[in-house]
Amino acid sequence: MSRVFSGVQPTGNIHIGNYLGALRQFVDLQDGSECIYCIVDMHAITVPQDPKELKKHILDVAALYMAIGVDPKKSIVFVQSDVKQHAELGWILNCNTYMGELSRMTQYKQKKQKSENPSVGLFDYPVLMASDILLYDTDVVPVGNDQKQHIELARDIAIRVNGKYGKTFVVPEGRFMKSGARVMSLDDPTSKMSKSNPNEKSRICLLDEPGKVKKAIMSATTDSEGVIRYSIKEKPGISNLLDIYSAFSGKSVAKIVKEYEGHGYGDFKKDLVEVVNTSLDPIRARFEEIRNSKELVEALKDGAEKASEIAERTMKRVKSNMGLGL
Ligand code: ATP
Ligand code: LTN
Repeated sequence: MSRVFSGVQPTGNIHIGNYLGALRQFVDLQDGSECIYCIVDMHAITVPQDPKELKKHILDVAALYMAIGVDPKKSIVFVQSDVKQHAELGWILNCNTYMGELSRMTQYKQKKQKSENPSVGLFDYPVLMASDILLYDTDVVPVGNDQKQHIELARDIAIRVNGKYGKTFVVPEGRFMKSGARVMSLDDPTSKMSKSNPNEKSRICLLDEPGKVKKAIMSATTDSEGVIRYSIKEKPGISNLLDIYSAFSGKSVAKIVKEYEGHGYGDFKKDLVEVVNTSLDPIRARFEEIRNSKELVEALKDGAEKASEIAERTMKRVKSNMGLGL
């Protein structure tokens, strides 16, 4: 059975980009693979966080995982900082990663610009991510397209260590969705939808009220042509909305374009509001139930225990192959 690992940062409200690009796959993969899903709080602190908010967001993400259908009876769900081997392996991988490799990471280059005084952790972020993945002998990593370069680095590190010290790590593969792999911002469809965009209307969060979803979609940037057709280059706004429509409804973009022949953007957007809200309604309802239950914390504790066992087995192998410890 193949092993699946993925993580989401508890840094804000989960949006439909996170859901369509990554989280939705988590649920599909549960039957037929051994899945491990993590809330990566140590990645979150690569940029400043308010401790109270961070704690709240950790439980929010955990509850959302379960609200969308991740089942802690089938999958291991845990908080990264509860398993100390992530940081331990991170150090060892640091010593097998080059400054040049990390300097080329586009996410770092972008995030560095937003930060007045970037931390070493922000620079080192991809190595901790490689550690998350390699610690569990992961075969498959379901993530959004924006993580391709980080997955490639994790593979390079695994191959390098295996070459130097003998077979130590499984070389992982990324798994990217065909539709929804890159959901764009509603206000600027040339940049990706992001948790950290200060404009609230740039995104639709899974827990937004139906009215807010409506406002965000109705005010989404489009163009003045007035024809619903797909062209990312010429019509990035409408194309993004078509992708979102397709991902939530399961209909192909071609079919949707055909259905809206002769219709204006207003009609199309109104229907899209319906499509999105119908999909989000059950998630919102389940979230409320789970977020306030005591089973949530129990499931995370149990998950951390199971994850630690697997992680410790890997650490023994790594240390032994590298000549570390007694
Ligand atoms: P930020 O934008 O603040 O860096 P984020 O929205 O990228 O945060 P993460 O926790 O870093 O959130 O990402 C969680 C998962 O969602 C990752 O697998 C990532 O690839 C995916 N993802 C993030 N944004 C998008 C997007 N706009 N479209 C598709 N997938 C996305
Ligand atoms: N960098 C990822 C979050 C992340 C992750 C991981 C994803 C941290 N560790 C391990 C998959 C596997 C992001 O989504 N921005």
